[in-house]
Amino acid sequence: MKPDLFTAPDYYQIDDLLSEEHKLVRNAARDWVKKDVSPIIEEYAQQAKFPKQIIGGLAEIGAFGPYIPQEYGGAGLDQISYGLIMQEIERGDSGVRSTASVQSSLVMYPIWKYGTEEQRKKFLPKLASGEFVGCFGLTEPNHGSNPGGMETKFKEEGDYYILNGAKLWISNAPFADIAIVWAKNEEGRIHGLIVERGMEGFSTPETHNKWSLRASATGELIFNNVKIPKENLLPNKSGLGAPLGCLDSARYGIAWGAIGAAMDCYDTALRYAKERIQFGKPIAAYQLQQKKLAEMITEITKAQLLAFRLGQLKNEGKATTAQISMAKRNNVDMALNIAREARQVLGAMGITGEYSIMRHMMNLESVITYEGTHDIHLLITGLDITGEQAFK
Ligand code: TGC
Ligand code: FAD
Repeated sequence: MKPDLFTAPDYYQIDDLLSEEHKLVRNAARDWVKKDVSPIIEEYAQQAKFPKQIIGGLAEIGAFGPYIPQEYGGAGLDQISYGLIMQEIERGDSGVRSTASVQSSLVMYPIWKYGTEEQRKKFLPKLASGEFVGCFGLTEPNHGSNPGGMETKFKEEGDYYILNGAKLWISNAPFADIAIVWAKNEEGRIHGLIVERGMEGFSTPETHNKWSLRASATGELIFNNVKIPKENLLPNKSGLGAPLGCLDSARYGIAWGAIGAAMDCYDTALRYAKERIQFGKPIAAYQLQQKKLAEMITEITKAQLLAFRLGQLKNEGKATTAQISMAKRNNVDMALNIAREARQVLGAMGITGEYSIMRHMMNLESVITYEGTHDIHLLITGLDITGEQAFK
């Protein structure tokens, strides 16, 4: 892979809107990605392996629980810092950002928000430091966009719950130490349970042959009469709103993360277009290439402003689910379109692992599907503006 020469585009001087702390946090993440992710990520993606050695670095830059209070080991940062960290990590690779998103928003967040004080103290510091890695099991073989239909269930038996069922497409599953698993009780009410590796009847087979997010490990969670101690139930919220609340936080991070992937594709294409000579001139001098590049920077700038304003709303506790859906949907779609256009600017070189663009493009095919598909987010906006739900 070529050396990482990334220069971040900031066409509307959005840096001026950031605090000194935001810039410090962002620059630390940016430097770490250049040093520890860019040099190795292509090889790991080609081999479809997760680079476990980066877990310590992710913890050091505050990517595990950026907004979780420091008393639980989190970084205690605001939502814009969280977004900036996700942006920088996804600039390196969406799969690496996935690991951070899942750990922060889908594992630490529910323990922090829905767990007991004992659960917080037991799990959050270890998750923040990377000693533990977690995963989040909502999707099932028969229930993806419609998680409310889930079949995984648990029942009481003495001091334990007995858990049965299966989850599919679970990021980090093959090596996770704990899983936050959403399952229905005997009354059909959804609850979150902390399932720990080593519990009898719990297995996590890896899903192979992915063309996307190859540097992220994806797997199944299989529960065959798993005995879960009662103290592992998250008691403070139940119903589908509990997992959906976690998704709000992760989707917000993805809205920022996708900008990182888009910035990397744009920056690579711009540099290549200035250097590549055809018909006696750099291809950047031709109108068709300028159209591609000009549209890319326009779309990135719009996405940056959307994410920044959403971050302000989130800091004030005012961001709605529908606002988050709009930003996730728009920014991921924007990044995927930019990856496709940027790939063409590089001609044949664009399909190789010498450059990051094709990897970003393939990764973004997952990002546009997970955490709510492109269609589902449109339907969330549709419901919000019309008052009519068109899911069912
Ligand atoms: P609906 O009837 O709308 O809602 C059920 C209950 O939940 C409440 N609610 C929310 N609460 C908190 N936050 C939210 N965002 C909420 N959205 C809804 C709602 O008020 C209701 O409460 P109550 O008290 O009335 O019961 O539910 P629905 O069954 O009609 O479904 C709505 C829909 C389709 C939008 C929802 O199911 C959905 O978002 N589906 C998409 C599924 C999804 O996003 N799955 C993601 C799995 S995790 C993942 O992909 C991780 S990838 C990670 C990575 O690697 O980065
Ligand atoms: P389906 O729901 O079957 O959808 C298929 C198609 O139908 C889509 O185009 C969809 O938009 C469309 N569709 C569905 N319903 C409607 C409707 N009502 N109206 C119109 N169109 C509709 N899940 C987890 O729980 N944890 C994880 O860590 C996790 N990580 C993932 C990692 C990867 C790499 C991938 C690819 C997925 C991951 N997922 C995870 C699962 C992800 O959230 C689901 O794939 C996603 O929610 C969509 O579900 P599905 O794939 O079953 O598609």
